[in-house]
Amino acid sequence: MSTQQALLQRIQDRSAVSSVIGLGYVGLPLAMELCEAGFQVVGYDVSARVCDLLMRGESHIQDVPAEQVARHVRSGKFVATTDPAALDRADTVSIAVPTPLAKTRDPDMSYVLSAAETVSAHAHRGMLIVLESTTYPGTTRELLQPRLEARGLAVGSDVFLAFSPERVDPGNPTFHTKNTPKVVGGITAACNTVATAFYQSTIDTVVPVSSPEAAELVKLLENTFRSVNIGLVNEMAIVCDRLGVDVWEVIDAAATKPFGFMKFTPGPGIGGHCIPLDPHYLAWKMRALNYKTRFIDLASEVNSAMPDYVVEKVAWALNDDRKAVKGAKVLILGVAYKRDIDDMRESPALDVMRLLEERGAHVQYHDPHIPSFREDGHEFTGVALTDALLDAVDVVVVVTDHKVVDYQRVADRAALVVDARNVMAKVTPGRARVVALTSSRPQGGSGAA
Ligand code: SAJ
Repeated sequence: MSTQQALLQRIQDRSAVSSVIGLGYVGLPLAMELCEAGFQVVGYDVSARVCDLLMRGESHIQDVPAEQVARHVRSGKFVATTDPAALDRADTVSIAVPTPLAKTRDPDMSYVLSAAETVSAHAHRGMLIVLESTTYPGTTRELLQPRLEARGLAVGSDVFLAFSPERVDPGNPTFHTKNTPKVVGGITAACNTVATAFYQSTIDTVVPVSSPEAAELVKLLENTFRSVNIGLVNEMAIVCDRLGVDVWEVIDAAATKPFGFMKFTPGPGIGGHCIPLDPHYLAWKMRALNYKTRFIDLASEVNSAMPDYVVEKVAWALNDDRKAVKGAKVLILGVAYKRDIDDMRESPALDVMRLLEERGAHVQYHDPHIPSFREDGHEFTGVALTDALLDAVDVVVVVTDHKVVDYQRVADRAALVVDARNVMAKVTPGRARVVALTSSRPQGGSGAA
């Protein structure tokens, strides 16, 4: 029996030991699904804190119930460890480590390189290695394959190597690891066969493609598509503002087209660990090939200028009340990078707050999901949303529109609201004068302080 056939057999009869490197919002859900599929799972993470809490049957990932972790730890199916030697007994390795951008906006591949070193040090014949971290096309072939071959392991016969992009959308009530189709691209046909069989054991739909580069590009296309379309509607918001048209009305009406249109909405910029970062991996790779990815660069330019645009709106709105930004009491409503989550990564609210403070405003924030956060070594603590606070501030800026906030109360109590999410259009006009991100239908009462 060939190495490939033996591994396929172990996957088929679940005698294979699966391992996941990186037990975060991608790796831990995958590890749990592998347990549910019947595999013995070794979770490897460099954080002893994470491994310890998992071994206590707790979960640090909102989409993974502690009960599920506890059940698989108790049964012995799942173990979390900081000891890379545990990989010696693994038949499959899925790498789900961060791929952030450096301050220079260049890819920070340090986590992937570290994982590649760890895997190659413990690789053996009959192992499947799959990289899941979002990265530039060529990473799997250029960074992982040579390290395995340096160990004398032939890729495609001794070991099997593929890329399979993660598609985890934290907090998504409908789509999770098991029911989100999984794209897989192997270095060789045998790699594809093994990687496809592995994921088919656990995930409902597997989509093989012809190479790791194709699989790497699939993820980058998905998220560049979002970045470009968000940039388009953000520019449309500025266009409508200049023309005195309500962009939200235009988008809602365009969205009635039953085909050939997909609704995106303008906002204060883009945050998160995917959309602001992933397209830059492709732009970086193409610069090295002397090609300028104009759509990616333009979308990034438009999206990253939106916090400035919001702050300009605030300045003009205060000016209309004969007030300066300098010394103004500003309340930011919602600082998470998108509604109804507690994640601050790359949040445009951080830019809006910084820009206002640079102009001398006194900035506070209220976010029911984020009582406090650290940024650049500073600790920020949110304030409670009280009538007294709404009466006292010069302007409320809606940056992230968490559903749980009472916007009618804001409309009734605040003097001035700058609304970057069009949430105030959904409540009855009250005391507040409302300035939308773009021109909007006349709203709001006197607004007099
Ligand atoms: N945003 C807008 N207008 C929009 C959509 C988003 O301004 O029309 C902003 C959001 O406020 C946020 C940023 O863009 O600041 C990113 O939003 P997102 O909806 O793309 O959410 P993410 O960053 O959580 O993206 C993830 C991605 N998932 C993966 O990479 C596996 C993305 O591919 C998903 O499509 C997205 O979730 C989703 O659909 O929820």
